[in-house]
Amino acid sequence: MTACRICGGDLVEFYDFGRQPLSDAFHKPGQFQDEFFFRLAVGLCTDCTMVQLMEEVPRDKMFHEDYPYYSSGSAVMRKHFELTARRFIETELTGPAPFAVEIGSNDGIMLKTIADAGIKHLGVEPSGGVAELSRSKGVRVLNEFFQESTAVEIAATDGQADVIFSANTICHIPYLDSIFKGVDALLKPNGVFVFEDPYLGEIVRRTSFDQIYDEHYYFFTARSVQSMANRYGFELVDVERLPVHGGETRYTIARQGARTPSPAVAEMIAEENERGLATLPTLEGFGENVTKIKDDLVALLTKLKAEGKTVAAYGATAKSATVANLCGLSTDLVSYVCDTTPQKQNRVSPGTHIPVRPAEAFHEDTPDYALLFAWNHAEEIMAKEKAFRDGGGKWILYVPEVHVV
Ligand code: JHZ
Ligand code: SAH
Ligand code: ZN
Repeated sequence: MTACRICGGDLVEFYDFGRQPLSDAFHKPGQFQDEFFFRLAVGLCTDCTMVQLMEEVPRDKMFHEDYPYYSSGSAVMRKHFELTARRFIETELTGPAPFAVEIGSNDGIMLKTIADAGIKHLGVEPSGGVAELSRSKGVRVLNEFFQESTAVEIAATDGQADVIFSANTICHIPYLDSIFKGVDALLKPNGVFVFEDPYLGEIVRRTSFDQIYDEHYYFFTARSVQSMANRYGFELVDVERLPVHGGETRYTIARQGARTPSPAVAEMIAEENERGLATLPTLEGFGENVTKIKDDLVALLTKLKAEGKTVAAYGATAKSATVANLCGLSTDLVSYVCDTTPQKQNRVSPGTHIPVRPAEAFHEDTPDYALLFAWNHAEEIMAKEKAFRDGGGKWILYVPEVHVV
């Protein structure tokens, strides 16, 4: 029996996605002899209810100099983080010497607004390429992994922070004990630790199983986050649902007793308990839905191929590694995947080796059907690619079920 990474309780596996590659490892064509694979499976802790991966991938294999995810690739996300920064400036960074720290600041998408406002800040970002780009935007960044020792160093040099923010990063870090101890060292007595990540409640509701891949180690609920925070002398004082990335929750954590919890916290936990969210029957039901989507998607793509239709994919997302490898999609069924990220282009998709081509390929070599791997950006992409549908093209989506629009 595997032990829970948070509380040591029993971890019960509920879905096995099989052998999977690193979701953000785009190899050069023909250069994937030493491609890394691991067993992607998820389990539930029957004690603290934290849902987590059964196997951990070493962090340096995922986050390094050539990490190819650039947060600023979506206009909707740029707006989202600009508004996030403005809200912090108005509500938390109002004292005489405000200081904001971001864990996983990537290309500076959030901190740029704080830097432009002349507020003291520091991004902690281990991936060299994205960190360097954020520096060119005037963002101050430490090119390291955040952990207890990093936090102690920052507190000694820069003092404690009013806000420690983190988006789409805390769920990537298996060693949360070290993170919470670090936050304890770095946060001012009345400061807040705010993080946002994909919400298990939404993943289950929409069967958005492709949120499960190497980088996403934890799948949070208000209940599991509250229980985790309590272990380290903190308290969950607010929760807010966010529409981005297919449905996330923003958790606000403060030192125990420092702030009055919002009623939203108890409401969300009550709702989770009522629907039996983090229970084996619910999660096994989710697993059955995943298998159905897999079968339906393979059947649809096989049928389209038999009819002589062309299919390409849109967005070489990390998420799509799970879908493509689970369904065994190769160039046989999907001829290419287009993506705006130069670091992914002219390379091949992880595990399935589908060529990644620039966005222009979609206009020059337009398929009959486009499999929308970046379904979380559907509105933004479908607006941008309006001509595709006007010209008779069809989108294939697989969340919450396989359908064509
Ligand atoms: P997107 C990554 O996941 C990895 P991914 C990570 N683990 C995570 O949690 C989230 O980000 C935050 C391209 N694109 O945002 C750009 C277009 O080509 O769904 C990206 O490669 N045209 C940290 O990779 C990809 O699609 C467009 O118009 O699943 C989108 O990736 C747009 C909007 C995007 O995250
Ligand atoms: N906050 C951005 C970036 C998310 S990508 C957004 O929401 O779009 C996740 C980032 O976390 C990557 O840039 C990765 O390099 C970084 N990361 C991974 N482990 C980390 C750690 N232990 N400390 C700080 N950053 C980390
Ligand atoms: Zn546990």
